[in-house]
Amino acid sequence: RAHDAAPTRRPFSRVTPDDLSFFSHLLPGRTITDPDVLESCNVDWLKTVKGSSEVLLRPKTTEEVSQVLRNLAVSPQGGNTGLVGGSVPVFDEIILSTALMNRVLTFDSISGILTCQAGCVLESLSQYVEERDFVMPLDLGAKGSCHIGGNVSTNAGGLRLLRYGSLRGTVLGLEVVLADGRVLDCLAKLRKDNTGYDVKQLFIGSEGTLGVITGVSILCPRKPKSVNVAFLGCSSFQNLLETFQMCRGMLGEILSAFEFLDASCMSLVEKHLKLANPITESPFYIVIETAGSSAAHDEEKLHNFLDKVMASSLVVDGAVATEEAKIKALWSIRERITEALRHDGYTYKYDISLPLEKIYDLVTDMRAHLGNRAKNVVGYGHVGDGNLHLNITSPREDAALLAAIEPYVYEWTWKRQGSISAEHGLGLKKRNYIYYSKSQEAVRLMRDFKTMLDPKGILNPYKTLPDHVR
Ligand code: FAD
Ligand code: 2HG
Ligand code: ZN
Repeated sequence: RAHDAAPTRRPFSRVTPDDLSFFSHLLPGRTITDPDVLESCNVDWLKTVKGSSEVLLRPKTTEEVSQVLRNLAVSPQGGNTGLVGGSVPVFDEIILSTALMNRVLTFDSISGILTCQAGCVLESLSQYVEERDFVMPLDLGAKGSCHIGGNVSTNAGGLRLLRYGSLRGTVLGLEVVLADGRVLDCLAKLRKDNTGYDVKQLFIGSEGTLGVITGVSILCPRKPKSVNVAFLGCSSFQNLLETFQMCRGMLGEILSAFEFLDASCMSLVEKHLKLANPITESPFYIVIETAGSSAAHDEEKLHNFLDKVMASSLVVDGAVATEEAKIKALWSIRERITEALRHDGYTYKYDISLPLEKIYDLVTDMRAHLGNRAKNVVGYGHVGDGNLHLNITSPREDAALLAAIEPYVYEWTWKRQGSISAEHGLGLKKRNYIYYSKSQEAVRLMRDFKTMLDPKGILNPYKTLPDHVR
């Protein structure tokens, strides 16, 4: 079980009174040592990982971030909604928060290109661009808290990836402060730029280990004129997959999301969040969203599709919403599962990419494997992207249960050529499992990049890279 070994503190300098007076001078009122404020920044969203930092810095500008980075270890933090223990310090690393870096810099209403500081909250950006008839190319349940810099650093996927693709395509440029304080200006506002290596890609999904993202340039699509959501019930996962196949064929360019949850997820949102199931109970539920430019055209397509899947009994029951409030209510059943799970107990989370036809087998096999050792074993996720969220709850943290889950879950995934982290990253929790999904050569190259960009290892230490590179 060497994989789970807690890291040992590396010999970074401790923050001295001189450092503190330098920070207080640089960031007056924004150098925080109050233990009550530090408490919440030291703990992750799941409340499963806790650091012991004594300093929280809240810069407002890139220049201030640059002044902070030199010799002391830092843990960059956005909205602190990450699910792999990456966003909080492990020991006494300084917490470098982007909370006050929340300015929109430019917006081009012809191209839809937005540039902003890294600490803008995703939901605020959505509101900003929607007022200008555009939407953000990503959306996720944590939108009210997560920062765009955190999204880029984790390469967050979310609910719209099926339609608009990953941030690797929609992020056009980044501004990044490197470990030695140099500012890397790659904040391009161009859709096309083939002048050699695409340097920004290194920082997308690097979880704060290669640089601190301070600015983001991102391509926003036009706001769709018509949006519909259908909430459907299926009697088997096979039927759900066939519904997906038919859906892609019949809805084509207007399909903007295809998500699923199982009956256990539905029970949890009913029980813990008091949300109502809008249709008859089913083993599986689908959330389909269409987003297009003509209401009549979109509704006709959606209804043809619904007639067909109901007639063929692929779908047993369904509800459709076109009004904003009803759309929101249907979406919240899917978006709030993570929150319901947190109420259910200590949650073991797995975020797996798999070939589509095998995606739910992991949940079935895990249930059989664990028997009555777990409280709940649930599956949900982004079917359209081949991404399963397997979550296992327990009344409390349980070492024996964890030993039954891991490495079983990783071996299961590896045997089927899946990925052990589809969209949440590796952070602290998954770092030592990287070899289940990446070759030794690829991990060595990651280490080489890390050494080149951060020779002192001060950026988010103990995260993403395994403790021992083979
Ligand atoms: P944080 O949690 O603060 O940080 C995440 C990582 O990025 C850390 O390693 C941190 O050090 C680093 N980091 C943060 N900001 C910077 C920066 N400016 N420069 C360098 N490094 C930085 N993820 C998905 O992919 N899809 C989902 O659908 C999804 N839904 C979620 C729903 C809920 C309810 C929750 C709680 C989480 C969900 N997530 C999802 C997890 C996801 O990783 C985050 O929500 C989001 O992308 C993290 O943003 P953040 O600002 O909170 O980053
Ligand atoms: C989602 O898709 C998020 O809802 C969170 O990625 C998944 O909590 C999880 O396991
Ligand atoms: Zn997800």
